[in-house]
Amino acid sequence: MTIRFVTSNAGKVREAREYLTDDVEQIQYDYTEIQSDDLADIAVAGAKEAFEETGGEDPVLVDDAGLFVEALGGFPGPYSAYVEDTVGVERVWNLAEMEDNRRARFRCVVAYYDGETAETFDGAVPGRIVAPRGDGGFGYDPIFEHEGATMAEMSTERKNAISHRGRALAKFADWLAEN
Ligand code: ITT
Repeated sequence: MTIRFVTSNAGKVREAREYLTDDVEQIQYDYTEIQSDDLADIAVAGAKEAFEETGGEDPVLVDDAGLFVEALGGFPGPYSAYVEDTVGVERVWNLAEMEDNRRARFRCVVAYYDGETAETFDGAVPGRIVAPRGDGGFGYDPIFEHEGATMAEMSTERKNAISHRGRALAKFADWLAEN
């Protein structure tokens, strides 16, 4: 089976390919990101729209993720992509740097839709915000430290083993194998 991963983010596709035995095809379709605090709502709406717009044959996967910084009330959260594009990762570090509490969490929801069934799978990972280190991964990885290493200092395999996306993809892979 081919799964169409609807995303503009090659890093997400690289991580999904390490997890899924099925073919993962990257589709660049800019689905409407509905305004919601709930990553699952955003991902399911996107998956349904993308499925219809891409011909409605192969099942689609949409991944909505975000970085939630505790001392900043969960900012940038569902607005993580917008914040990365506007102020940038370095300045999110500058904001967190002023706080005593540097705890943060990455969250990810993967939504699957095949025309009949819509399912979501979520994953989260705790960590702390640090000055940027490492050149692997993507997005906020250089400022997110988990057990002593930033995610940008990890191989894709190691990041997958502990990451929000890895956890969501593991649940998805189990569900796929059963169905
Ligand atoms: P698509 O919407 O096209 O899939 P995107 O990169 O815009 O790609 P999101 O809307 O899910 O993805 O945006 C989430 C933001 O969080 C974006 O700035 C990402 O770079 C970042 N992000 C998501 N997963 C991440 C990860 O595993 N490590 C670091 N940053 C991540």
